[in-house]
This record gives sequence, structure tokens and C-alpha cells, in this order.
Amino acid sequence: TRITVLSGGVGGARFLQGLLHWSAARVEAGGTPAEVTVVANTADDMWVHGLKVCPDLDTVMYTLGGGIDAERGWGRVDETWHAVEELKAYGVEPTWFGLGDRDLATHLVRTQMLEAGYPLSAVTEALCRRWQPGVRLLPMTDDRVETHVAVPDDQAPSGQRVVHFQEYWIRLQAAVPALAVVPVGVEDATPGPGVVEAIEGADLVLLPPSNPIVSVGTILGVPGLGEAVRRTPAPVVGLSPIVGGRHVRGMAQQLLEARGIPVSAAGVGLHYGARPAGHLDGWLVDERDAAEVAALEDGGIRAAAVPLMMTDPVATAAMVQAAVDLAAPRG
Ligand code: GDP
Ligand code: FO1
Ligand code: CA
Repeated sequence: TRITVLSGGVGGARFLQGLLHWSAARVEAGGTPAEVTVVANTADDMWVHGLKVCPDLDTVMYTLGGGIDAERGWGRVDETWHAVEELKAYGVEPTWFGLGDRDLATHLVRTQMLEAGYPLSAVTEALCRRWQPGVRLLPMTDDRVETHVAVPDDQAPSGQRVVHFQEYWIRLQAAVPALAVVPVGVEDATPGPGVVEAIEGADLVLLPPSNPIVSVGTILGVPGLGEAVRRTPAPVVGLSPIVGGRHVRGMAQQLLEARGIPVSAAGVGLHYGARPAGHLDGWLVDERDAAEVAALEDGGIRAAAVPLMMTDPVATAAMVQAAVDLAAPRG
């Protein structure tokens, strides 16, 4: 079974752990393993201190490769922070971005390869030769795309100023309203090598409970990629990142509000919409949002309510099974 997943960082990576657990359990039961392709968001990427940092690619690579700091959800386990302390001592901005010493090696390798002319997809493949994540990890595009966020600013004549998504999230803690969320460069981006083929040639396409605006939304915004999801012969099933009217972790709430999308499981599902005009055949909501199933079905989306908390790979594997069941209804 070829399964293609459109992923952000922490939420996507945790889901993928569950998917690989599901696949291993299937093999143990005498089945065939899932061949998993991950199309990862690259619009959280940032150039900092002359280095190219790709948080969502690295979060997936470290999580599946056993190098993640599981508590933090991003960066390397057993990390130290000497290099950023030294940069701070020099007064070099930005001082709010945490680059661990171990993590730095990844960015050094990546930046050197990019500057030698390799595309990001080839660099990612090279990094994955070390980490062996057990999936094919593809950047959504090799082109530069960066999400920027407009925030209120009394000092500015326009009353607002634009910051990089990372600055909004880390320095501002998403505590000020997002007046606009713009994936800069996305309209000129082309899908990375193998991405469209992975979607069109899949047996199943899954949208994990990743951020619907800055993770999955950005991926679907790459010209040709959203079309591939609309047109693939494979069923497309997603899982809600909103549980009980709020995000489980991160900042989806603020960004949904910025776009005027209701902060609810059904709100996000209906925002993706039913194929072929939208991107979904099926949508899983958490048990406590069971009352929202009817609204989704009215919108042409097959829906079911199951536990959606990714507490461990076993619980997450059960979510994968529910998505598979929703994709291929019996009878
Ligand atoms: P990021 O790139 O690190 O922000 O990670 P993603 O975009 O992949 O995922 C972030 C989303 O995952 C957030 O909107 C969370 O609400 C969602 N999320 C995190 N943990 C869980 C969980 O256990 N269950 C569900 N349903 N959603 C989760
Ligand atoms: N998240 C933080 O909250 N603070 C940081 O200093 C930070 C640094 C960082 C460095 C590399 C990396 O791959 C991820 C990093 N993250 C940090 C996480 C990252 O900002 C977020 O997980 C995502 O971009 C949000 O979608
Ligand atoms: Ca992200």
C-alpha cells in the first residue's frame, strides 16, 4: 500500500510515528508494509546566521530517525546551546531563535550542499541517509517559500508590520493577532521532484492533524500540488487538529481566526472541502466532536468520530486504522 502524507512538523511527525507503527503491526499480522511518502511543508524555513533551517523537514527526520527531543517536540535529544550563547554574547540578532549545537551540524551540511548547487530535495535525501526515517521524505518544493505574518505595530505608518512566521511563533509567542498570513513565493513555486507522482500514484492520501493554514494549507497552495490532491484516483482522508473547539498544541486557533475559519473540527474539514472542488473524501473528528459529523456529511464529506489524541504510537496507529476504514467503507 502506497500512502502519501502531507505533513507539517510536530503534529505530522507524531502522526507518522503512528503510521509506521500501524504498518509494522500489519506486517506482523502477515500483511505487507506501507510504502510511505511524506510531502513536507517548507514554508517555515528560515535563513538565520547564514544557515538554512528547515524545521518541519527536520522535525519529521529526527522524530522518525530517533534523534528528536521528544519532550520539546523539535530539535535534537541531548542538545547543548553553546553556539547560540556565544552568538548572544556578540549581540548578533536574532537571539530568540534556538539553534542547538547538534542541530547546527544539520544546517551546516544543508547550507553547504545548497550553496554547492544541490536542490533541497537532494539535500534532504542526503541527510536522510544518516537518519533512515523509514519514509521517503520530500520537500513540497525546491523553491524558496516563506510564510510571513502581518502583526499590529503602533509605530508603523500603516499600523502594521510583517515578521517571519518563526518570529511570530517564537518571539511573539503568537500572542498578538495575525492580521494576515502570507506564504511568500508560493505562487511561483513548483512541486518538488516526485511530489505530484506520489500523490497521483498513491493508494491513499492522508492529511495528518497538522496545522491547516501554515502546514497543510501551504503545501496545498503550491501550484499543481493542490490540483493533484483534487484529482488523484486515491481516496483522501484527513484528521482534525482541532479537538473540542481548540488546537491540541501550537497555534492553529490564532491562524484560523485570522482567516475567518471557524475554530472547530467541522470548520477545518469544511474549509478543506469535499473533492473535487475541495481536498477531502473523508474527515475524522475526535469523539467529543461527534455532534459535528452531520455538518460535514451535509458538506459532502464522509465523517466519523474516534479518539484523536496522539498520546503514543499505539493510540495513533488506531487513528490510522480509522482513517483507512473511512477511506474504504465496507458494504
Ligand atoms: P508544527 O509544524 O510543529 O506546528 O506541527 P504540525 O503543523 O504538523 O501540527 C500542528 C498541529 O497538530 C496543531 O494544530 C495541533 O492542534 C495538532 N496536534 C498536536 N497533537 C495532536 C493530537 O494529539 N491530536 C490531534 N488531533 N491534533 C494534534
Ligand atoms: N521552537 C521554539 O519554540 N523555539 C525555538 O527557539 C525553536 C528553534 C528551532 C530550531 C530548529 C528547528 O528545526 C525548530 C525550532 N523550533 C523552535 C520549532 C519550530 O519553530 C516550530 O516547531 C515550527 O516551525 C512551528 O510550526
Ligand atoms: Ca511547521
